[in-house]
Amino acid sequence: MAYTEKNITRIIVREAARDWDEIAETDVVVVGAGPAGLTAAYYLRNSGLDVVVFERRLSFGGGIGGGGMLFHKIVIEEEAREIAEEFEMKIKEIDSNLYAVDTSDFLAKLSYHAVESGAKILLGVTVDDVIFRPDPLRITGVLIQWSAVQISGLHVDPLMVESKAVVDATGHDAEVISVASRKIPELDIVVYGEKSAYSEVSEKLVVEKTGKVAEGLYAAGMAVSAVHGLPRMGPIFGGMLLSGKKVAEQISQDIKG
Ligand code: 48F
Repeated sequence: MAYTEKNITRIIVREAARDWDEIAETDVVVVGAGPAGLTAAYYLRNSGLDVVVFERRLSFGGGIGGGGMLFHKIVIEEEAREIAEEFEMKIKEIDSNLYAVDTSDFLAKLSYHAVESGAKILLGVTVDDVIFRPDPLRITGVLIQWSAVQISGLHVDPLMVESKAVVDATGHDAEVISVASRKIPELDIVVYGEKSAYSEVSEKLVVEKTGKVAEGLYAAGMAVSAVHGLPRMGPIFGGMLLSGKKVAEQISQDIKG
């Protein structure tokens, strides 16, 4: 095939359309390609589920790249070492409990493994609402819009994707759960907003509280802190990996039994 302009266009449009045909109905939608979302996507795929990650920005990683106040290191704790090793991260042992990782290494390895697992990661797509059904009350998918359209302020109706589970991995604002709690009061979800920092406690609680907030709707990563009013932890990232893994295990159990 000649690499003419028309063929380049056709390849892109046809291949994208083929993917979108499948994406319209998927097992799990993960919202946000930060550390929690990427980890969840990897483990969900490994359990045999189809996964689509929608990420508002045109890049991976959420808060990873910013490290700690733009210093290019983040910290993980012993509990998350096994996951970091599974992702082939170069972790430097500081003592038997804490490890340092370069932000670029953490970001690249996590993204690589999520993509390699077969998760579809679509950049530049914002989730701005959910689909619900009553009797029994449940979340059955999301509404999506090009981030560029949202930023432009144009009134364009979104598209919709149906799924068996939706993971809010949108970080500090828990955007998906917040919209569901506002628009579907019957869900009885209160989003408390995160508290000030208490790293050691919040690293544990964020994992403990990870999971289902309503039928079909789950929280992972900092979204968990926002929903449950937990303290923040700053640039220690082990809890994000552990939370992503835990939500994947719970969804896999709920869907596959
Ligand atoms: O913020 P983010 O990194 O969330 P996380 O995975 O990790 C938190 C840490 O980075 C850090 C921390 C822990 O040590 O305190 O802050 O919980 O990643 C969230 C991603 O979701 C995208 C956003 O652009 C980011 O990449 N996102 C947020 N809202 C939406 C969204 C939305 N409505 N639709 C699509 N993507």
